Amino acid sequence: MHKTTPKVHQKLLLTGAAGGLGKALRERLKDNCSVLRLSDVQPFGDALAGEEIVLADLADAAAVNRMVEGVDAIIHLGGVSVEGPFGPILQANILGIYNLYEAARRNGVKRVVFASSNHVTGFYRQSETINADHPARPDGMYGLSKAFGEDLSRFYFDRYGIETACVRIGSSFPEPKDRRMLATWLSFDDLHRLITACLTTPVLGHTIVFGMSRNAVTWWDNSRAHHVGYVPQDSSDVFRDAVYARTPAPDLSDPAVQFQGGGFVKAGPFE
Ligand code: NAI
Ligand code: 15L
Repeated sequence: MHKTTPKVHQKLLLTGAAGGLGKALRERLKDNCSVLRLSDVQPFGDALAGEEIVLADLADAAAVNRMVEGVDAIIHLGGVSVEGPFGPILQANILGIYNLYEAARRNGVKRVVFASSNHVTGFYRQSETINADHPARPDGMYGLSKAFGEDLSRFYFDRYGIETACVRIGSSFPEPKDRRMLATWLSFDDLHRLITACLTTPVLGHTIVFGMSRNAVTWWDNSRAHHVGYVPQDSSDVFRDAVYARTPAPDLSDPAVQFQGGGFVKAGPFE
């Protein structure tokens, strides 16, 4: 039976719209609202039917305020998405998320879905299963910036009642690229299902949820987030044989194989 997407918001804002996940969600999110406002720092063409485009650098408070004006909820994907030098991470991810929540507070936006990352907990071992109550163990400046975003959003919930789902996305790509991603993979359709659940669950509060498909091998336990109502329907398991065939056996002494964050745990230093 086809289940339709509940349309509980009139106008949604999607930041990071020019990026990999932004492109994957653009069409899918039109089912969730009447008007989809798309934003990025870089131009990405013209608005289509049912869309608005507002370009903004997340580090620019005034531009971020204009971007947020008039929307009912936000899906925040924009920012630096990999490990790298601290300067751009500071501007886009740390100053950027502060600007976003200040704009949300001023404009009365009450729900945000924040693209956090598995790199908030990248220094847990691949032999461990963790849940949302485990302390953060970021694996670099990028993971630290996402941990800051999680803490900042908790403050804006406690102080101002803005509900947030911090979605610790694993690896969201068309297919898992390597053996690690067999555990961390999140299909685009499951990402959309998860965002839809975060937008529509009656009481979200401040919630941390791991963004993963229904993979047999997993390091993450989403039992603290049953109230979100996310039911993944895809699985990396169908790619397992092909991934094993094209990748070498893991070197168990390699930190990228020992820790959940994979290669991020040994990236840098950059400055
Ligand atoms: P991406 O790098 O393809 O897209 C990020 C977008 O943010 C880009 O279009 C970029 O122009 C924009 N951006 C960067 N700096 C900005 C600034 N200062 N102001 C405004 N926009 C800015 O990344 P992707 O893969 O689409 O990921 C989207 C989000 O999900 C990111 O926040 C990333 O950290 C998070 N995420 C993604 C995962 C994945 O597997 N794709 C895994 C974990 C987290
Ligand atoms: C992330 O946070 C990145 O945004 C993405 O590009 C992948 O590298 C992913 O984590 C991952 O851990 O596979």
